[in-house]
Amino acid sequence: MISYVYDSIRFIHAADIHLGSLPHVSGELPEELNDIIKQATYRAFARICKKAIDYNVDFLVLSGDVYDREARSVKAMRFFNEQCERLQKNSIPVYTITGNHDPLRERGELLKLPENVHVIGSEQVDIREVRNKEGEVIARILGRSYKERVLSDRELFKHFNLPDSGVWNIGLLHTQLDPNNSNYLPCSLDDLRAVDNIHYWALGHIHKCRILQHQWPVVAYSGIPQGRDFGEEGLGGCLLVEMNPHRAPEIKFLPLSPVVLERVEVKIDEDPDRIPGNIPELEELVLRKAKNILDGGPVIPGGLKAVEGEIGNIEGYIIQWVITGRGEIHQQLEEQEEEVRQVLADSLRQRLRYEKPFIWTDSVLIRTGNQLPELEVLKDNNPVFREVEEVINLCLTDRGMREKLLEEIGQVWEINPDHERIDETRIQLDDDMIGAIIEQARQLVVEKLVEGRGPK
Ligand SMILES: [Mn+2]
Repeated sequence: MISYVYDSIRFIHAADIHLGSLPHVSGELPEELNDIIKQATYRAFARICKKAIDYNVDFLVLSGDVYDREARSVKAMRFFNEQCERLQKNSIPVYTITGNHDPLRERGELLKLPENVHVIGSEQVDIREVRNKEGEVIARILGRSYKERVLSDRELFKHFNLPDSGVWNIGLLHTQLDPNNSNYLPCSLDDLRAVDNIHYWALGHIHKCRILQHQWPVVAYSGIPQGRDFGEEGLGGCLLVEMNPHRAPEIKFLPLSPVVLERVEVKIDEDPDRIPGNIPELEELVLRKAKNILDGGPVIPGGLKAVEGEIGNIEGYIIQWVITGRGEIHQQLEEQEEEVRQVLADSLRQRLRYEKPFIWTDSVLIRTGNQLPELEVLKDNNPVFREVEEVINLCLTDRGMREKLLEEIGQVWEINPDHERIDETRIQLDDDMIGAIIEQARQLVVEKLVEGRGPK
């Protein structure tokens, strides 16, 4: 006879560690920074294990892609095992499924896993029981690992069936959460909500932290602990979850990334009285932004709160500065764009690399524009500008117009919601990008019209 304990439990949900992969950085990195970058994914995982011990959790769940490649590196495996042994010494079990990046191999592992690590099978939905020291079941973990690089079972979620809810039930899924995506476990948020007796869906695969449902059943992506490019920018971490039968679930974000990648906009006309007129002034403006980053720290994702005192483990930032706004300096920046970008990047690297945390300038992009008369004034004086405004608004809001526009936009662009199968030779077109293109078109048309009017 199994006795269930339906008391409060505490666990950590993490996913997509991608052990051994490297953040992509431009420029010749000094050796000491290079070492930090190389170690970043390892250190992020070591931090997960340290947090598990510090917060005395009942168990740790990992929702797939612990490793970056099917051919797992021995170094990464050894590191994973060593860290899990630390957890074993503290009586913390680890439950993991494999994802599309590290599907379960049929042949044996090169290294033996510590006994506290439980890899959930790939043949069907498996159920594992978590017991306390008294041998009572405190939770059940359900999941299914990837056997190949794809898992297409549209009905898989239906196999997460349980006889009762007398104990906490946690479902592990590595999914795109898109019913039409047949590669990465097609299902919808509503599908998961409808499954009886699951209390927490611990999801992996999407690399951004997102809580899709805060109440039972909780549906959450913990995100990637250490981002590797600007598509995975911002602070990464894991989720500390506390479930109590008498209260709403408590979910807190634990920051982990040793290195934070960020794209930062620097608007030259942010303060109209201090628009930079030369490169040193522009550099000063970027340095002020850098100081704000060092003083303010990164933004916590998912609208969550970080646990107090948890910020401050960041060793450095990799930043792409995007210079925008309008001013007279635009003309010169445009004429010598390549050199300006190079000179600014070199100088910023030298000036910010010794900060604590360090700031390494990945690159500088110039997206400035000519100074223009106020659009409102233009519209008042000339109906052509009013018409431009109308067309632009139509492009932004009208579906048919937008589709027509997309047909015209050319073959270098691609709309592909499957981020694993992106065509590297094409530019990805999402809603933000379409909006930005339309906005730039507006600027260009207005600019050309103004210039075409000749001297006033
Ligand atoms: Mn992943």
